[in-house]
Amino acid sequence: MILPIITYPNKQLKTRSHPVVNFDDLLHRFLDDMYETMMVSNGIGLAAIQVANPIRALILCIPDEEGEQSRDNLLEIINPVIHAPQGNVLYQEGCLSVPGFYEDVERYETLTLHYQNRHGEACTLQASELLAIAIQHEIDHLEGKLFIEKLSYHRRKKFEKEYKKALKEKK
Ligand code: Y12
Ligand code: CO
Repeated sequence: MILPIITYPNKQLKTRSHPVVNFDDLLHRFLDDMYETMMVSNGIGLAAIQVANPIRALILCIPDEEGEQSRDNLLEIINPVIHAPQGNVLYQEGCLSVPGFYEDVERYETLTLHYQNRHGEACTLQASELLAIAIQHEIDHLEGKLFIEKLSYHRRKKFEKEYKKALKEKK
């Protein structure tokens, strides 16, 4: 089932999501719906709160060298915790909840992630490049933060002006 994606400035996006405790069929069906929703929206990452469910769950499907997104590369990440972040990198980010806007954001370059999979099993991964950046972007959603909050004062002002204009034109 395709779920509606909440977009900025909807206040629900500011919610701090709560830990997942039940790794049951309901969660599995929800993760499947998140995947379908992300793929039809041309996304590479989606956090549960973006589809109005305030749980600490996110999915990522990073394209391969050919730009293909394969379900084999799907990561379902529950209750994540970042360890040992290192380095800094600038990357132009976009977000399905802030359509049409892309901006450079600074993130850690590499990190270790501890999380649980859909069965509640403890997992660890080492992340670099786009995966590391997307993990940080999605974990920010779990804290109720959007990438636009990391922009400088002037860039944020410019964003608000452009975004408001785009919203008016859409009506
Ligand atoms: C780097 C890049 C992305 C992330 C987080 C995940 N973000 C996304 O998956 C954003 C996808 C996105 C897709 C859009 O749709 C199309 O391009 C067709 C889109 O739509 C418009 O801009 C109109 C916006 C965002 C973290 C780090
Ligand atoms: Co996002």
